Amino acid sequence: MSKSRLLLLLNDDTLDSTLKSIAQSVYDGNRITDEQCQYLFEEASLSYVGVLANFIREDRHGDKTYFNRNFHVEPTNVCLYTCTFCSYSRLIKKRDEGWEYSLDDIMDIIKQYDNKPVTEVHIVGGVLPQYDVPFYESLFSGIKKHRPDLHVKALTPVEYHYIFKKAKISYQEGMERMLASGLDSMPGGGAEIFHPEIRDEIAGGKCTGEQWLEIHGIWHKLGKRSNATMLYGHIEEYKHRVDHLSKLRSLQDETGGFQTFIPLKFRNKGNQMSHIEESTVVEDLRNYAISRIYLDNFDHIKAYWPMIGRDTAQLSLAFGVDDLDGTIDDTTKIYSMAGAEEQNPALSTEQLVKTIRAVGRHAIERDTLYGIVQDFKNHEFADDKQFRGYLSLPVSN
Ligand code: V47
Ligand code: SF4
Repeated sequence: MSKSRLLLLLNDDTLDSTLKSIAQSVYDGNRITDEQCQYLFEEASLSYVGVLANFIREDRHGDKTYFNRNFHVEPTNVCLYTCTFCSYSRLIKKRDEGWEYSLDDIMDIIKQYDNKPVTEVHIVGGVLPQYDVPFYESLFSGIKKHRPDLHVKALTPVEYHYIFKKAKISYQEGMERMLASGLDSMPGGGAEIFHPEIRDEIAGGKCTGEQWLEIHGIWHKLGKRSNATMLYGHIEEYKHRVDHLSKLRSLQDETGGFQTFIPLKFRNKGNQMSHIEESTVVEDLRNYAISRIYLDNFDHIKAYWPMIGRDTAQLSLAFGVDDLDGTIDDTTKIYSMAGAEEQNPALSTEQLVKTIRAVGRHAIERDTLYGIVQDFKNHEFADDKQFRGYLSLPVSN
């Protein structure tokens, strides 16, 4: 089906020649160039990029749509950096309004999940001096001692750059110490927009784009995996998105260590960029699709549903996305503070599976490294006949 749609495009005499040659490259399994990527952002319609992205998505994954049962821990929501898009940064001035967890506090949170079938803990938050190398070494080794099967996905180059500099150790030594203490993988945060024209404006003072890429590269060369993000839809231009994607694709060519790319839509509540209008759903879907088309060496494109809402997340599955994040018990505050669609983002596994099925996809629970935990293809829920599938809403009479 996705192939016949692409063939229809290739035979469309009204299509402009550049778009036709991009479609031909995708059909032939060839990489598109940075210039072609820029052209897609500037000129391509949603339906056009959707056909190309869905062809790639179905070629690689068929109808499979992955999700992971994880939970978030945010050690603090106070941060000494002042990223203009972040609702955490303003709290440094009124520190007493935020939280600053101790090691014991965090272990208590981890223990609340002892009898729950979660496979991953995602740890990320603000940057403060007390959260240093010894703190995180104790935290990671404490989690591993308590629950060795729990995958620790923690911190970004923003924290690593800060704590290694403070400890006067190199990135290499620092990442080796994190690995030895129990870190399993790195999430994709802190990437924002790499280009200094934008990064200096919105995230000045924290690690540069080059440093972000260097730390991920070191981590990959230690044989470990990580994710990548891009914060889009604020003051950046398309050329900055292309530059960002291009740098990720180049590092991935070198290391192969990235698992997933996660575009993050800028949300404008409670931060210094509230005057900037948010991107439209059409632009969000175009951005997913173009990312899928351009990042030919990334296996997965993930949508973070609490941020974009469940409806857009469902739509994204036809625009290159094969993975939905934000499952059973999502405790992150960073998005609800920034005006995310879902203020209380909790979805049971059953609801998530039904959300995926409702758009004709096949739900698979995965672990962090994309090992299959449970395939829901033929799984029957007790109330399957009573519900029409869409978000478990009862069929109305
Ligand atoms: O780096 C902060 C973003 C990121 C806002 O790797 C905002 O699996 C939008 O990276 N509007 C952290 N975004 C979260 C993150 C992440 C999320 C889910 C999964 C994974 C993964 C990684 O959140 C920050 C920043 O880019 N962010 N403020 C805002 N107002
Ligand atoms: Fe701090 Fe991260 Fe927020 Fe920037 S985005 S202010 S580094 S928590």
